[in-house]
Amino acid sequence: MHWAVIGTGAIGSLMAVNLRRIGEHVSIKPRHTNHSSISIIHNAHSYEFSITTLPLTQPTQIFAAVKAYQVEALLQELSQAPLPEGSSLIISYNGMLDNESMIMPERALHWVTTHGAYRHENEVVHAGMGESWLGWAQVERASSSRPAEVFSALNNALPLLNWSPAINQRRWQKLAVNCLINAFTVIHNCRNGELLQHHLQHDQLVVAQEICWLAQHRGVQLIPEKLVEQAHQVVKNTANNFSSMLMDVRQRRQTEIDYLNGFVARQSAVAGRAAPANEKLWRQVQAISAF
Ligand code: KPL
Repeated sequence: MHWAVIGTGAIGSLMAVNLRRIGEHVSIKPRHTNHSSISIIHNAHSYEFSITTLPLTQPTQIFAAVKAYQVEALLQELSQAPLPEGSSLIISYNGMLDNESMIMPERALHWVTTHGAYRHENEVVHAGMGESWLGWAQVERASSSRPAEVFSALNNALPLLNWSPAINQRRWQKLAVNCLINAFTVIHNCRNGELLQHHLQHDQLVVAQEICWLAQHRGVQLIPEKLVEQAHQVVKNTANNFSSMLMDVRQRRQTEIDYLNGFVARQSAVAGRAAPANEKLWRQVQAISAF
């Protein structure tokens, strides 16, 4: 199969290298480059990738690991020309978009992961083993069968992959964990593990209750105490890491707060209920990251 990896952040780079290692044909579509190829170092080995440009001319599996604020422009760009028959789009990003059910192509798949990776210059480090879930993005397709070849390649490249007809449930869980950790690491300007010293359980429970209300309103059942417990576990497992949001703030990049706590606050208001704890975190991070 031909793969085009979009997004050369940590996860995109890790997937590109791992697909190559299992013998897949992989090229990369970076956001900007003047070069004719890109090299990524992984485990002291350098991997060279050719550059893909759009429109695609042959059936291609697109693996896009991007920031939430890049999704709309990416989908717009991909919609300029029909994808060749046999292509698919696998997309992965933190958080949720207000209009995503309207803009997601019919055959798009969400990929959700707990693998941890970071990039340092052109090297990618697989910092924490996790697992991933793949499922159809459109709820109407949720129970359709899985695309066997794509599933198997992604599973071989970066195990363990689970097929998930309820990918939305996974996405809400991930959204919740990010909402319960990322903003707090920015506010306290600390590593994930240092959050444990700030006695945040009560504040996190209120944030989680608001998320659960919205999730339930959208047909997804989550339990606030369980989410806080999961976040606690993630904080312990990633104690030495800086969250992606704190890294964004430190490197003066746009954060994903609008798509995490901001999403919860806005969408709760649309559904007729305030979410003051998420709103507060949203505003605090916006204020800290207003450069
Ligand atoms: O996904 C993460 C992130 O930093 O965005 C967590 C789970 C908080 C781990 O750092």
